[in-house]
Amino acid sequence: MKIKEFDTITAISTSFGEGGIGIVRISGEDAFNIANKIFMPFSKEKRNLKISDYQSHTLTYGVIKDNDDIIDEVLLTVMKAPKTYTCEDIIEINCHGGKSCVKRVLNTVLKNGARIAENGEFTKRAFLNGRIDLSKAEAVIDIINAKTDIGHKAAINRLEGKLKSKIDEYRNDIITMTAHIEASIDYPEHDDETMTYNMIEEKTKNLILKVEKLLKTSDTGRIIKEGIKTVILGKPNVGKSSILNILLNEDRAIVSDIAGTTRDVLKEHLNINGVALNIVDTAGIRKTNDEIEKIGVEKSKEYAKDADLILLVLDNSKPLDKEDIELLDFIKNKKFLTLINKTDLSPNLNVDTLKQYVKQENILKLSAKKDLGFDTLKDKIETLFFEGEININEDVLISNERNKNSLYNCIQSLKSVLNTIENKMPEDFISMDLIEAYRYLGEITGESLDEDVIDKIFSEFCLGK
Ligand SMILES: Nc1nc2c(ncn2[C@@H]2O[C@H](COP(=O)(O)OP(=O)(O)OP(=O)(O)O)[C@@H](O)[C@H]2O)c(=O)[nH]1
Ligand SMILES: [Mg+2]
Repeated sequence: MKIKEFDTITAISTSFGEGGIGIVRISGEDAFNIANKIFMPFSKEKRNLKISDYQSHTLTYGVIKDNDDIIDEVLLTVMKAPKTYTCEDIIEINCHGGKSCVKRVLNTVLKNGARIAENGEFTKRAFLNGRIDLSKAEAVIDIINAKTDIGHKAAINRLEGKLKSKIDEYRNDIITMTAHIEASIDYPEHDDETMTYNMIEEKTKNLILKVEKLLKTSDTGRIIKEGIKTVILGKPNVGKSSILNILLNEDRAIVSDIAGTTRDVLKEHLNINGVALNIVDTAGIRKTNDEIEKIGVEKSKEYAKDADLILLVLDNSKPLDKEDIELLDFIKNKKFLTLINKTDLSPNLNVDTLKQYVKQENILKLSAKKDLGFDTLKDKIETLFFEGEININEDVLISNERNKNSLYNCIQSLKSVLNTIENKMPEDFISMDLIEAYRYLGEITGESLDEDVIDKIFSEFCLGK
Protein backbone atom coordinates (compact mmCIF):
# COMPACT_ATOMS: atom_id res chain seq x y z
CA MET A 1 0.00 0.00 0.00
CA LYS A 2 1.40 3.37 -0.97
CA ILE A 3 0.76 5.83 1.83
CA LYS A 4 0.36 9.38 0.58
CA GLU A 5 1.96 12.24 2.44
CA PHE A 6 -0.30 14.76 4.05
CA ASP A 7 0.07 17.36 6.77
CA THR A 8 -0.96 16.55 10.32
CA ILE A 9 -4.58 17.11 11.26
CA THR A 10 -6.50 17.17 14.50
CA ALA A 11 -10.08 17.40 15.72
CA ILE A 12 -12.35 16.63 18.62
CA SER A 13 -13.80 13.24 17.70
CA THR A 14 -16.41 12.93 20.41
CA SER A 15 -19.58 14.99 20.47
CA PHE A 16 -19.02 18.45 21.81
CA GLY A 17 -20.70 18.90 25.17
CA GLU A 18 -20.53 17.60 28.70
CA GLY A 19 -19.53 13.95 29.00
CA GLY A 20 -17.26 11.63 30.92
CA ILE A 21 -14.61 11.46 28.23
CA GLY A 22 -13.67 13.60 25.24
CA ILE A 23 -11.28 12.45 22.55
CA VAL A 24 -8.90 14.64 20.57
CA ARG A 25 -7.51 12.78 17.60
CA ILE A 26 -4.30 13.59 15.72
CA SER A 27 -3.30 11.97 12.44
CA GLY A 28 -0.25 12.44 10.25
CA GLU A 29 3.51 12.42 10.08
CA ASP A 30 3.90 14.87 12.93
CA ALA A 31 1.42 13.24 15.33
CA PHE A 32 4.11 11.59 17.47
CA ASN A 33 6.31 14.71 17.55
CA ILE A 34 3.41 16.79 18.76
CA ALA A 35 2.63 14.20 21.43
CA ASN A 36 6.30 14.26 22.52
CA LYS A 37 5.99 17.99 23.14
CA ILE A 38 2.72 18.02 25.07
CA PHE A 39 2.44 14.67 26.84
CA MET A 40 4.22 13.62 30.01
CA PRO A 41 3.68 10.02 31.18
CA PHE A 42 3.45 9.22 34.89
CA SER A 43 5.59 6.13 34.45
CA LYS A 44 9.25 6.99 35.06
CA GLU A 45 10.51 4.39 32.56
CA LYS A 46 8.38 5.84 29.82
CA ARG A 47 9.64 9.37 30.46
CA ASN A 48 12.93 8.35 28.87
CA LEU A 49 11.21 7.10 25.74
CA LYS A 50 10.03 8.93 22.68
CA ILE A 51 6.43 8.32 21.65
CA SER A 52 7.71 6.52 18.56
CA ASP A 53 9.40 4.01 20.89
CA TYR A 54 6.09 3.17 22.60
CA GLN A 55 4.47 -0.06 21.54
CA SER A 56 1.74 0.47 18.96
CA HIS A 57 -1.90 0.26 19.96
CA THR A 58 -1.27 0.91 23.66
CA LEU A 59 -2.62 3.34 26.22
CA THR A 60 -0.41 5.40 28.51
CA TYR A 61 -1.49 7.36 31.56
CA GLY A 62 -0.10 10.88 31.97
CA VAL A 63 -0.79 14.59 31.58
CA ILE A 64 -1.15 17.06 28.74
CA LYS A 65 0.91 20.19 29.31
CA ASP A 66 0.97 23.57 27.66
CA ASN A 67 4.57 24.49 28.56
CA ASP A 68 4.44 24.20 32.38
CA ASP A 69 0.71 24.50 32.58
CA ILE A 70 -1.06 21.16 33.23
CA ILE A 71 -4.18 20.98 31.07
CA ASP A 72 -5.58 17.58 32.02
CA GLU A 73 -4.88 14.05 33.15
CA VAL A 74 -5.33 11.80 30.17
CA LEU A 75 -4.90 8.40 28.60
CA LEU A 76 -2.85 8.62 25.44
CA THR A 77 -3.43 6.08 22.66
CA VAL A 78 -0.54 5.49 20.29
CA MET A 79 -1.24 3.79 16.95
CA LYS A 80 1.51 3.42 14.41
CA ALA A 81 1.05 3.56 10.66
CA PRO A 82 -0.07 1.81 8.57
CA LYS A 83 -2.48 -0.28 10.67
CA THR A 84 -4.64 2.65 11.74
CA TYR A 85 -7.92 4.26 10.69
CA THR A 86 -6.17 6.69 8.33
CA CYS A 87 -3.12 4.47 7.60
CA GLU A 88 -1.04 7.25 9.21
CA ASP A 89 0.42 7.61 12.70
CA ILE A 90 -2.44 8.37 15.06
CA ILE A 91 -2.56 9.76 18.58
CA GLU A 92 -5.80 9.83 20.48
CA ILE A 93 -5.97 11.82 23.67
CA ASN A 94 -8.70 10.58 26.00
CA CYS A 95 -9.23 13.55 28.27
CA HIS A 96 -12.06 14.54 30.57
CA GLY A 97 -15.26 15.48 28.79
CA GLY A 98 -16.65 18.98 29.02
CA LYS A 99 -16.36 21.77 26.53
CA SER A 100 -13.57 23.75 28.09
CA CYS A 101 -11.26 20.83 28.86
CA VAL A 102 -11.45 19.19 25.41
CA LYS A 103 -11.09 22.55 23.74
CA ARG A 104 -7.96 23.42 25.71
CA VAL A 105 -6.39 20.08 24.81
CA LEU A 106 -7.27 20.72 21.16
CA ASN A 107 -5.77 24.21 21.28
CA THR A 108 -2.55 22.84 22.75
CA VAL A 109 -2.30 20.34 19.89
CA LEU A 110 -2.95 23.12 17.37
CA LYS A 111 -0.30 25.33 18.97
CA ASN A 112 2.23 22.56 18.53
CA GLY A 113 1.88 22.13 14.82
CA ALA A 114 -1.30 20.36 13.74
CA ARG A 115 -4.02 21.98 11.71
CA ILE A 116 -7.73 21.54 12.31
CA ALA A 117 -9.23 18.74 10.22
CA GLU A 118 -11.98 19.34 7.74
CA ASN A 119 -15.24 17.40 7.98
CA GLY A 120 -14.63 13.74 7.22
CA GLU A 121 -10.93 14.28 6.62
CA PHE A 122 -9.80 11.27 8.68
CA THR A 123 -12.04 8.97 6.65
CA LYS A 124 -10.99 10.70 3.44
CA ARG A 125 -7.38 9.81 4.24
CA ALA A 126 -8.39 6.19 4.82
CA PHE A 127 -9.91 6.30 1.33
CA LEU A 128 -7.05 8.16 -0.36
CA ASN A 129 -4.54 5.81 1.24
CA GLY A 130 -6.47 2.87 -0.19
CA ARG A 131 -7.61 1.25 3.05
CA ILE A 132 -11.30 1.57 2.24
CA ASP A 133 -13.25 2.21 -0.95
CA LEU A 134 -15.86 4.94 -1.29
CA SER A 135 -18.82 2.63 -0.60
CA LYS A 136 -17.26 1.77 2.76
CA ALA A 137 -16.45 5.42 3.50
CA GLU A 138 -20.06 6.35 2.82
CA ALA A 139 -21.16 3.49 5.08
CA VAL A 140 -19.23 5.16 7.92
CA ILE A 141 -21.27 8.35 7.58
CA ASP A 142 -24.47 6.29 7.41
CA ILE A 143 -23.56 4.41 10.57
CA ILE A 144 -23.05 7.70 12.40
CA ASN A 145 -26.31 9.12 11.07
CA ALA A 146 -28.41 5.94 11.44
CA LYS A 147 -31.69 6.70 13.13
CA THR A 148 -32.87 3.11 13.59
CA ASP A 149 -31.37 -0.32 14.25
CA ILE A 150 -32.26 -1.44 10.77
CA GLY A 151 -30.60 1.56 9.16
CA HIS A 152 -27.54 0.82 11.22
CA LYS A 153 -27.51 -2.82 10.09
CA ALA A 154 -27.78 -1.85 6.43
CA ALA A 155 -24.83 0.50 6.79
CA ILE A 156 -22.76 -2.14 8.59
CA ASN A 157 -23.36 -4.48 5.64
CA ARG A 158 -21.86 -1.89 3.35
CA LEU A 159 -18.95 -1.25 5.71
CA GLU A 160 -18.22 -4.98 5.57
CA GLY A 161 -17.74 -4.54 1.85
CA LYS A 162 -20.87 -6.26 0.56
CA LEU A 163 -21.64 -3.48 -1.90
CA LYS A 164 -18.04 -3.29 -3.04
CA SER A 165 -17.89 -7.02 -3.76
CA LYS A 166 -21.06 -6.81 -5.85
CA ILE A 167 -19.68 -3.91 -7.85
CA ASP A 168 -16.34 -5.70 -8.30
CA GLU A 169 -18.20 -8.74 -9.60
CA TYR A 170 -20.09 -6.67 -12.19
CA ARG A 171 -16.92 -4.90 -13.25
CA ASN A 172 -15.21 -8.26 -13.70
CA ASP A 173 -18.04 -9.38 -15.97
CA ILE A 174 -17.40 -6.32 -18.10
CA ILE A 175 -13.65 -6.92 -18.24
CA THR A 176 -14.25 -10.49 -19.45
CA MET A 177 -16.48 -9.21 -22.22
CA THR A 178 -14.08 -6.49 -23.26
CA ALA A 179 -11.22 -8.98 -23.37
CA HIS A 180 -13.23 -11.17 -25.71
CA ILE A 181 -13.97 -8.29 -28.03
CA GLU A 182 -10.37 -7.13 -28.08
CA ALA A 183 -9.26 -10.68 -28.90
CA SER A 184 -11.69 -10.95 -31.76
CA ILE A 185 -10.56 -7.58 -33.14
CA ASP A 186 -6.86 -8.45 -32.82
CA TYR A 187 -7.12 -12.04 -34.00
CA PRO A 188 -10.18 -12.22 -36.20
CA GLU A 189 -9.06 -15.54 -37.65
CA HIS A 190 -9.47 -17.20 -34.21
CA ASP A 191 -12.93 -16.05 -33.49
CA ASP A 192 -16.29 -16.44 -35.03
CA GLU A 193 -17.88 -12.98 -35.05
CA THR A 194 -21.44 -14.23 -34.59
CA MET A 195 -20.40 -16.22 -31.59
CA THR A 196 -18.77 -13.20 -29.99
CA TYR A 197 -21.86 -11.08 -30.60
CA ASN A 198 -24.16 -13.75 -29.15
CA MET A 199 -22.01 -14.22 -26.13
CA ILE A 200 -21.74 -10.48 -25.44
CA GLU A 201 -25.46 -10.06 -25.91
CA GLU A 202 -26.28 -12.78 -23.41
CA LYS A 203 -23.75 -11.58 -20.86
CA THR A 204 -24.91 -7.97 -21.20
CA LYS A 205 -28.54 -8.94 -20.70
CA ASN A 206 -27.60 -10.87 -17.57
CA LEU A 207 -25.61 -7.99 -16.24
CA ILE A 208 -28.45 -5.53 -16.89
CA LEU A 209 -30.74 -7.75 -14.81
CA LYS A 210 -28.25 -7.80 -11.95
CA VAL A 211 -27.66 -4.05 -11.97
CA GLU A 212 -31.40 -3.37 -12.23
CA LYS A 213 -32.00 -5.60 -9.21
CA LEU A 214 -29.47 -3.61 -7.23
CA LEU A 215 -30.95 -0.32 -8.40
CA LYS A 216 -34.39 -1.46 -7.26
CA THR A 217 -33.17 -1.67 -3.69
CA SER A 218 -32.68 2.09 -3.67
CA ASP A 219 -36.21 2.91 -2.49
CA THR A 220 -35.91 0.54 0.43
CA GLY A 221 -32.40 1.83 1.06
CA ARG A 222 -33.58 5.42 1.12
CA ILE A 223 -36.51 4.55 3.38
CA ILE A 224 -34.20 2.83 5.82
CA LYS A 225 -31.76 5.69 5.79
CA GLU A 226 -34.05 8.69 5.73
CA GLY A 227 -37.32 7.25 6.94
CA ILE A 228 -40.64 6.56 5.25
CA LYS A 229 -42.12 9.72 3.80
CA THR A 230 -45.49 9.58 5.50
CA VAL A 231 -48.24 12.11 4.90
CA ILE A 232 -51.36 12.51 7.02
CA LEU A 233 -54.10 13.57 4.66
CA GLY A 234 -57.80 14.27 4.98
CA LYS A 235 -60.54 16.87 5.06
CA PRO A 236 -60.38 19.62 7.66
CA ASN A 237 -61.27 18.78 11.25
CA VAL A 238 -61.11 14.99 10.92
CA GLY A 239 -58.34 14.85 13.56
CA LYS A 240 -55.11 14.73 11.54
CA SER A 241 -53.14 16.93 13.90
CA SER A 242 -54.53 15.07 16.92
CA ILE A 243 -53.26 11.81 15.40
CA LEU A 244 -49.82 13.29 14.79
CA ASN A 245 -49.64 14.46 18.40
CA ILE A 246 -50.44 10.99 19.71
CA LEU A 247 -47.88 9.34 17.43
CA LEU A 248 -45.26 11.84 18.60
CA ASN A 249 -46.40 11.60 22.19
CA GLU A 250 -46.42 15.38 22.53
CA ASP A 251 -48.65 18.34 21.75
CA ARG A 252 -46.74 19.33 18.67
CA ALA A 253 -49.50 20.47 16.31
CA ILE A 254 -52.27 22.90 17.17
CA VAL A 255 -55.60 21.13 17.48
CA SER A 256 -58.94 22.94 17.46
CA ASP A 257 -62.51 22.40 16.44
CA ILE A 258 -62.18 25.13 13.82
CA ALA A 259 -61.90 23.55 10.38
CA GLY A 260 -58.74 24.78 8.67
CA THR A 261 -56.59 24.97 11.79
CA THR A 262 -53.46 23.59 10.16
CA ARG A 263 -52.46 25.97 7.38
CA ASP A 264 -48.96 24.86 6.55
CA VAL A 265 -47.30 21.47 6.49
CA LEU A 266 -45.61 20.39 9.67
CA LYS A 267 -42.77 17.90 9.46
CA GLU A 268 -41.56 15.62 12.23
CA HIS A 269 -39.33 12.61 12.59
CA LEU A 270 -40.51 9.58 14.48
CA ASN A 271 -39.51 6.01 15.13
CA ILE A 272 -42.22 3.37 15.14
CA ASN A 273 -41.06 -0.08 16.27
CA GLY A 274 -37.71 0.45 14.54
CA VAL A 275 -39.13 2.00 11.38
CA ALA A 276 -38.12 5.61 10.86
CA LEU A 277 -40.91 7.86 9.66
CA ASN A 278 -40.65 11.38 8.31
CA ILE A 279 -44.19 12.33 9.02
CA VAL A 280 -45.98 15.36 7.64
CA ASP A 281 -49.21 16.82 9.00
CA THR A 282 -51.01 18.73 6.29
CA ALA A 283 -53.72 21.33 5.91
CA GLY A 284 -57.16 19.74 5.55
CA ILE A 285 -58.18 19.32 1.92
CA ARG A 286 -61.26 21.30 0.88
CA LYS A 287 -62.31 23.88 -1.66
CA THR A 288 -61.65 27.25 -0.12
CA ASN A 289 -61.56 30.91 -1.07
CA ASP A 290 -59.05 31.73 1.63
CA GLU A 291 -55.81 32.44 -0.27
CA ILE A 292 -53.51 31.19 2.49
CA GLU A 293 -55.50 28.03 3.06
CA LYS A 294 -55.49 27.42 -0.70
CA ILE A 295 -51.70 27.40 -0.71
CA GLY A 296 -51.78 24.97 2.20
CA VAL A 297 -54.17 22.66 0.37
CA GLU A 298 -51.95 22.68 -2.73
CA LYS A 299 -48.92 21.88 -0.61
CA SER A 300 -50.77 18.98 1.03
CA LYS A 301 -51.45 17.51 -2.40
CA GLU A 302 -47.84 17.95 -3.49
CA TYR A 303 -46.59 16.12 -0.42
CA ALA A 304 -49.13 13.35 -0.96
CA LYS A 305 -47.87 12.80 -4.51
CA ASP A 306 -44.33 12.32 -3.25
CA ALA A 307 -45.18 10.15 -0.23
CA ASP A 308 -44.12 6.55 0.43
CA LEU A 309 -47.14 6.11 2.66
CA ILE A 310 -50.33 8.11 3.11
CA LEU A 311 -52.47 7.98 6.21
CA LEU A 312 -55.89 9.05 4.98
CA VAL A 313 -58.02 10.19 7.90
CA LEU A 314 -61.83 10.03 7.85
CA ASP A 315 -64.33 11.15 10.46
CA ASN A 316 -66.44 8.30 11.88
CA SER A 317 -69.22 10.69 12.91
CA LYS A 318 -69.82 12.03 9.39
CA PRO A 319 -71.07 10.24 6.29
CA LEU A 320 -68.58 9.61 3.53
CA ASP A 321 -68.99 12.49 1.07
CA LYS A 322 -67.89 13.53 -2.39
CA GLU A 323 -64.71 15.17 -1.11
CA ASP A 324 -63.64 12.00 0.71
CA ILE A 325 -64.21 9.97 -2.47
CA GLU A 326 -62.20 12.50 -4.48
CA LEU A 327 -59.34 12.09 -2.03
CA LEU A 328 -59.54 8.30 -2.26
CA ASP A 329 -59.38 8.62 -6.00
CA PHE A 330 -56.46 11.06 -5.82
CA ILE A 331 -54.32 8.59 -3.84
CA LYS A 332 -55.52 5.33 -5.37
CA ASN A 333 -52.13 4.50 -6.88
CA LYS A 334 -50.20 5.19 -3.69
CA LYS A 335 -49.57 3.00 -0.69
CA PHE A 336 -52.06 4.17 1.92
CA LEU A 337 -53.91 3.25 5.08
CA THR A 338 -57.39 4.56 5.85
CA LEU A 339 -57.86 5.68 9.41
CA ILE A 340 -61.40 6.08 10.65
CA ASN A 341 -60.99 8.51 13.52
CA LYS A 342 -63.43 9.66 16.22
CA THR A 343 -64.78 6.15 16.85
CA ASP A 344 -65.75 7.39 20.31
CA LEU A 345 -68.61 9.25 18.59
CA SER A 346 -71.66 7.48 17.16
CA PRO A 347 -70.97 6.19 13.66
CA ASN A 348 -72.32 7.81 10.53
CA LEU A 349 -69.70 6.65 8.11
CA ASN A 350 -70.74 3.86 5.81
CA VAL A 351 -67.91 1.34 5.94
CA ASP A 352 -69.44 -0.78 3.18
CA THR A 353 -69.18 2.10 0.73
CA LEU A 354 -65.63 2.70 1.86
CA LYS A 355 -64.76 -0.94 1.15
CA GLN A 356 -65.46 -0.35 -2.51
CA TYR A 357 -62.33 1.80 -2.51
CA VAL A 358 -60.14 0.25 0.14
CA LYS A 359 -59.23 -3.27 1.19
CA GLN A 360 -60.64 -4.21 4.59
CA GLU A 361 -57.18 -4.97 5.99
CA ASN A 362 -56.07 -1.41 5.26
CA ILE A 363 -58.90 0.20 7.23
CA LEU A 364 -58.13 0.95 10.85
CA LYS A 365 -60.35 2.40 13.53
CA LEU A 366 -59.01 5.05 15.89
CA SER A 367 -59.97 7.53 18.49
CA ALA A 368 -57.39 10.24 18.95
CA LYS A 369 -59.46 11.66 21.77
CA LYS A 370 -59.44 8.39 23.74
CA ASP A 371 -56.04 7.23 22.45
CA LEU A 372 -57.49 4.02 21.02
CA GLY A 373 -56.26 1.91 18.11
CA PHE A 374 -52.76 3.35 17.91
CA ASP A 375 -50.92 0.14 18.79
CA THR A 376 -52.66 -1.60 15.90
CA LEU A 377 -51.74 1.30 13.61
CA LYS A 378 -48.07 1.08 14.63
CA ASP A 379 -48.01 -2.70 14.11
CA LYS A 380 -49.62 -2.23 10.71
CA ILE A 381 -47.01 0.29 9.60
CA GLU A 382 -44.26 -2.01 10.81
CA THR A 383 -45.57 -5.08 8.95
CA LEU A 384 -46.24 -3.05 5.80
CA PHE A 385 -42.59 -2.23 5.57
CA PHE A 386 -40.98 -5.39 6.84
CA GLU A 387 -42.96 -8.35 5.59
CA GLY A 388 -41.44 -9.34 2.31
CA GLU A 389 -40.71 -5.78 1.36
CA ILE A 390 -37.61 -5.09 3.30
CA ASN A 391 -35.10 -7.80 3.87
CA ILE A 392 -31.86 -6.21 4.67
CA ASN A 393 -30.03 -9.32 5.74
CA GLU A 394 -29.57 -10.90 2.40
CA ASP A 395 -29.40 -7.91 0.12
CA VAL A 396 -27.11 -4.98 -0.18
CA LEU A 397 -29.13 -1.80 -0.25
CA ILE A 398 -28.36 1.27 -2.27
CA SER A 399 -29.17 4.23 -0.12
CA ASN A 400 -27.81 7.32 -1.76
CA GLU A 401 -28.75 9.31 -4.81
CA ARG A 402 -25.20 9.33 -6.13
CA ASN A 403 -24.98 5.53 -6.26
CA LYS A 404 -28.44 5.37 -7.77
CA ASN A 405 -27.41 7.67 -10.62
CA SER A 406 -24.27 5.66 -11.32
CA LEU A 407 -26.25 2.42 -11.55
CA TYR A 408 -28.84 4.05 -13.78
CA ASN A 409 -26.14 5.39 -16.13
CA CYS A 410 -24.43 2.01 -16.16
CA ILE A 411 -27.69 0.37 -17.30
CA GLN A 412 -28.06 2.95 -20.08
CA SER A 413 -24.55 2.16 -21.36
CA LEU A 414 -25.27 -1.56 -21.26
CA LYS A 415 -28.50 -1.04 -23.17
CA SER A 416 -26.53 0.83 -25.75
CA VAL A 417 -24.34 -2.28 -26.14
CA LEU A 418 -27.46 -4.30 -26.99
CA ASN A 419 -28.45 -1.64 -29.47
CA THR A 420 -25.07 -1.81 -31.19
CA ILE A 421 -25.34 -5.58 -31.48
CA GLU A 422 -28.85 -5.39 -32.85
CA ASN A 423 -27.80 -2.90 -35.50
CA LYS A 424 -24.66 -4.91 -36.33
CA MET A 425 -22.46 -1.91 -35.70
CA PRO A 426 -18.68 -2.38 -35.34
CA GLU A 427 -17.28 -4.03 -32.21
CA ASP A 428 -15.42 -0.85 -31.26
CA PHE A 429 -18.74 0.72 -30.32
CA ILE A 430 -19.45 -2.14 -27.95
CA SER A 431 -16.11 -1.67 -26.25
CA MET A 432 -16.73 2.03 -25.81
CA ASP A 433 -20.07 1.47 -24.11
CA LEU A 434 -18.70 -1.29 -21.95
CA ILE A 435 -15.90 0.99 -20.79
CA GLU A 436 -18.51 3.64 -19.96
CA ALA A 437 -20.53 1.11 -17.95
CA TYR A 438 -17.35 0.03 -16.17
CA ARG A 439 -16.56 3.63 -15.30
CA TYR A 440 -20.04 4.31 -13.93
CA LEU A 441 -19.75 1.31 -11.62
CA GLY A 442 -16.35 2.57 -10.52
CA GLU A 443 -17.99 5.79 -9.32
CA ILE A 444 -19.65 3.80 -6.54
CA THR A 445 -16.40 2.46 -5.17
CA GLY A 446 -14.63 5.72 -5.94
CA GLU A 447 -12.22 4.31 -8.52
CA SER A 448 -13.44 6.60 -11.26
CA LEU A 449 -14.34 9.88 -9.64
CA ASP A 450 -13.01 13.39 -9.94
CA GLU A 451 -11.26 14.90 -6.98
CA ASP A 452 -13.84 17.65 -6.46
CA VAL A 453 -16.67 15.10 -6.29
CA ILE A 454 -14.70 13.19 -3.68
CA ASP A 455 -14.12 16.42 -1.73
CA LYS A 456 -17.83 17.13 -1.79
CA ILE A 457 -18.74 13.67 -0.54
CA PHE A 458 -16.42 13.91 2.44
CA SER A 459 -17.47 17.46 3.26
CA GLU A 460 -20.85 16.02 4.25
CA PHE A 461 -19.25 14.04 7.06
CA CYS A 462 -19.17 15.30 10.60
CA LEU A 463 -16.09 16.87 12.11
CA GLY A 464 -13.62 14.50 13.75
CA LYS A 465 -14.48 11.49 11.61
N1 LIG B 1 -64.57 13.13 19.68
C1 LIG B 1 -63.39 13.17 19.10
N2 LIG B 1 -62.87 14.35 18.72
C2 LIG B 1 -61.66 14.37 18.12
C3 LIG B 1 -60.93 13.18 17.88
N3 LIG B 1 -59.78 13.51 17.25
C4 LIG B 1 -59.79 14.86 17.12
N4 LIG B 1 -60.92 15.38 17.65
C5 LIG B 1 -61.31 16.78 17.69
O1 LIG B 1 -61.57 17.22 16.36
C6 LIG B 1 -61.20 18.59 16.21
C7 LIG B 1 -60.23 18.74 15.04
O2 LIG B 1 -59.02 18.09 15.36
P1 LIG B 1 -57.66 18.42 14.61
O3 LIG B 1 -56.68 17.41 15.07
O4 LIG B 1 -57.32 19.85 14.76
O5 LIG B 1 -58.13 18.14 13.14
P2 LIG B 1 -57.32 18.38 11.75
O6 LIG B 1 -57.72 17.29 10.85
O7 LIG B 1 -55.89 18.56 12.04
O8 LIG B 1 -57.96 19.72 11.26
P3 LIG B 1 -57.36 20.85 10.27
O9 LIG B 1 -56.00 21.18 10.74
O10 LIG B 1 -58.31 21.96 10.41
O11 LIG B 1 -57.37 20.27 8.90
C8 LIG B 1 -60.61 19.00 17.54
O12 LIG B 1 -61.60 19.66 18.28
C9 LIG B 1 -60.23 17.70 18.20
O13 LIG B 1 -60.24 17.76 19.60
C10 LIG B 1 -61.50 11.94 18.30
O14 LIG B 1 -60.96 10.85 18.14
N5 LIG B 1 -62.73 12.01 18.89
MG1 LIG C 1 -54.62 20.08 11.69
